[in-house]
Amino acid sequence: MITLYWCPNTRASRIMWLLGETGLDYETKHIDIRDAEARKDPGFQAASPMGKVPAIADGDVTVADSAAIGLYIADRYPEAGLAPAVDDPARGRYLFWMTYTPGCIEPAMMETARGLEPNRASSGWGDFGLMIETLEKGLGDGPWLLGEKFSAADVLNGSSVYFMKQFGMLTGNATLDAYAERCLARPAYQRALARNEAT
Ligand SMILES: N[C@@H](CCC(=O)N[C@@H](CS)C(=O)NCC(=O)O)C(=O)O
Repeated sequence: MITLYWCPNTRASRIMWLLGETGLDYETKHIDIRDAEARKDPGFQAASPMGKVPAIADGDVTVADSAAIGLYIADRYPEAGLAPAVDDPARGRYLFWMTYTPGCIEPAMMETARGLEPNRASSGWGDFGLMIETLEKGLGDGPWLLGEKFSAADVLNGSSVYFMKQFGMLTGNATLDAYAERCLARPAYQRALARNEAT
């Protein structure tokens, strides 16, 4: 049984969404990240080297970080159909999008929110504008980042688009608004958000 170390209103909601898409049985362990005592939970400490949520334990395997967890779950449970196989030509594009959230979206969001000077050429994430343009282009005619095939990459990036909308960082972007709507229409995302609200 997979254990998800989770806290409401955090990035952990996307892993609840991801696990919901797989249909796998899992349990959640609520770690209040604002409570130093709660963070001492030995299972959580073993699973999360940085003491951050989300993290999971799956038998002897522990994985922390949304993208790492997404890669692990999609490959470990291929029957869920959330990743192209390693010999599928779509795999390269999938891997690019799996690292896009931690590698590009979140640094660009942070840079913008903090009012830091962007440097499109030197920063690995480009800048906020390039990050958004690339995502829009990547979606193309969609509906998903890999075309007709929904994948774990949509969980990572779809949840990031939703966060950007919630933080007021994305207004009047028809392509990404429509993408967020498609993601929000998925029952597993609805369940994860409802659980978030209820806690
Ligand atoms: N790169 C990580 C970031 C995880 C992260 O920063 N989680 C925040 C909540 S959204 C956290 O646990 N913060 C508590 C802390 O660092 O003290 C991921 O995507 O999973």
